[in-house]
Amino acid sequence: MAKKQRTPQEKSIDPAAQKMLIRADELGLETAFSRADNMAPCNIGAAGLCCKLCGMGPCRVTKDGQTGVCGATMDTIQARNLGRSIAAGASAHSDHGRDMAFTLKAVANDETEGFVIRDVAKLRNVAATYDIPIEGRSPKEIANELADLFIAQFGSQVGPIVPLKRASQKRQKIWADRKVQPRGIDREVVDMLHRTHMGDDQDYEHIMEQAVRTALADGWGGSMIGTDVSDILFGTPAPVHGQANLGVLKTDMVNVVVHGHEPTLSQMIAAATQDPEIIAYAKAAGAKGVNLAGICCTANEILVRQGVPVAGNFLHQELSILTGAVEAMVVDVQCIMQALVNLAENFHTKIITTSSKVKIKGATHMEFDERHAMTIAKDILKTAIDNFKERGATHIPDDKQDLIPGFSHEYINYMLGGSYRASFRPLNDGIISGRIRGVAAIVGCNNPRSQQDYLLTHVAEELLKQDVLVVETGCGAIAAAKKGLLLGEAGLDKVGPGLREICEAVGIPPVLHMGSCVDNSRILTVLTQMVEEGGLGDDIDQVPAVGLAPEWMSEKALAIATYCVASGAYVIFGGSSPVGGMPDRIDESDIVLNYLSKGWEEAYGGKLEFIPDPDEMVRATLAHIDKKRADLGLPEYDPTRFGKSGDTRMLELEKLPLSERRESIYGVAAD
Ligand code: SF4
Ligand code: MSK
Repeated sequence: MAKKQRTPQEKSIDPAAQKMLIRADELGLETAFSRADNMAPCNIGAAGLCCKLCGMGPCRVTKDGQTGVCGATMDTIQARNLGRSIAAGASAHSDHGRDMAFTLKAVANDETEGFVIRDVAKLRNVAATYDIPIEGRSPKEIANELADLFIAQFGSQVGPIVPLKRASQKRQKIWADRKVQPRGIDREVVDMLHRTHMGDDQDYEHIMEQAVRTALADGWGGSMIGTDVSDILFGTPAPVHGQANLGVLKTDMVNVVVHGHEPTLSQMIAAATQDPEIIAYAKAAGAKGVNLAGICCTANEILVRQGVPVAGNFLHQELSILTGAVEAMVVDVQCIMQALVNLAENFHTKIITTSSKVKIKGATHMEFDERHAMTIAKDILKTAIDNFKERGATHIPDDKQDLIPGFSHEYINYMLGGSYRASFRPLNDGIISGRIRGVAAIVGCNNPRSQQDYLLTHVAEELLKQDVLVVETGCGAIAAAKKGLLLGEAGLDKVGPGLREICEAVGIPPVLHMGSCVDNSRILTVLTQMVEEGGLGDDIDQVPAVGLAPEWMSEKALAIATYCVASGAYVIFGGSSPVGGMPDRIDESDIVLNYLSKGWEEAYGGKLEFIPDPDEMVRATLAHIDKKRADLGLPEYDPTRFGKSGDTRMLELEKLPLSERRESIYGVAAD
């Protein structure tokens, strides 16, 4: 029997989502929101206390002192489950990085159709970082050697993997002393799976040590490689105009929605939509052309580079189909709900799988092959165009928001200092002076068990009022975009006085969209460069910064949290903890949960905590930022000292008679 359902308003704060949820109810169709209401989570599994690693189980341990058939204790079972999740998350990101590295190799050897090296400057910079000779060599020669180096990191056996050298000296030493430097990206995942097989590692701290090694192989390895190669092949992001939410779908065009994570096919589809052959084909079918939009991180990849509109974040994948206006949803890897196929059967939408790793029963499979990238992209678009005639009634909500994404670490560096003196100095100085109280990275997914976008945007809005500069990636960034928080300087009336001064002076929005979830590696780079710039300590654990994933749901989020903590960051997750315990009553029996906070803080200076209440998240974030400020000897945060300069000041001055302006500016009366 169906359980009590939340109202559309309780399910999402997004008006477009609410409209589509009402539409789903009218049609009697399910979504992840209604399935979440119907499916109560299993408390034992949610706390990581169910072990099904061998045929003697599954064993559920719920009482103090209880063990599995083999004698495994609660803490061992929780650590093994968490370790395996982190390995799965790290695999997803890293395998993406591997595919990118192989694409770079293929481009360097002229084996692809349609791909080129777009950002030669980034190619040379990255290659030089790894001591690959660049002078007098062609981009393809450099790319070939860099691709080989990247590919070698996956199969390396002894390590440490070379991208670790991009961390601060102090951080590298911490990892070396604790012997958690990844030896090879694949090796760490295999090690994690081996040691959590029945009858292996049974010391939770030792299991968590391998979880750290595996996560570092993701953040500083696979993910960083993925980001670098994407920039080299498709361009390093810089600010660009975009739009977000279901209102980007169009009634008079063929709507193609790309969803997943990898940029290779979606970049080619974006190019193919502009091809005269495709435009003519669409016109012949009665449409004005092809309108490309994205969901999840594939959307972010093409948004931050080309400004391709975003139809929504994770929980919008089904809602976009409910509009009846999507001719094809083209998916690659990760975060793709199997429910799409059943839902699409009620409309004309074709679900097209494209990855050799992802097939869904009932979907159309058109496998991507970079050697024929443009041909396949055009075939996919023609399939979508052919489907246009099948379209029935459409219900596209008119909600959409403008946004300015594209803040790569290279662009942040440039925007703060210009071409000739690119520098993080103004950012560091802003923090040191107290204009910027600190930095928060708000990242991660939607989760239908919470109100869509509420936790993500509430936390962002409250921190902005407190002069905290916010950087975002993934579905969190799309939530902020839909709420109008990425609107350039238009939202500055909602931020604290000091942060507003900095945003006005530099010309940046107070929330910087940095890319997809793989691009959390950019946040590691920014924090490291802030440390190198000076004045904020000698490592990430001293910077007044916090990472938050208020609506997390994926195993990748757990891998990201772990590599950020091991890099020195305080990370706060909303929702429930995968290792049990309640935040308001963690006690000594919550051994693993305690270890992720206190144990990891002792070892790495960073910690992971699970805090469901958004106001408590904000309080904990500010407390941490203020503590780090005090530890650095920085002035106590005092918003009353700021807000009397920049554009605000100019507006006030304009209201004064000319004769009074000089006195107001210089404190000296006019002659
Ligand atoms: Fe049960 Fe131990 Fe087997 Fe896990 S490994 S299922 S706890 S017997
Ligand atoms: S897509 S991992 S729901 S951020 Fe990167 Fe969004 Fe989370 Fe997937």
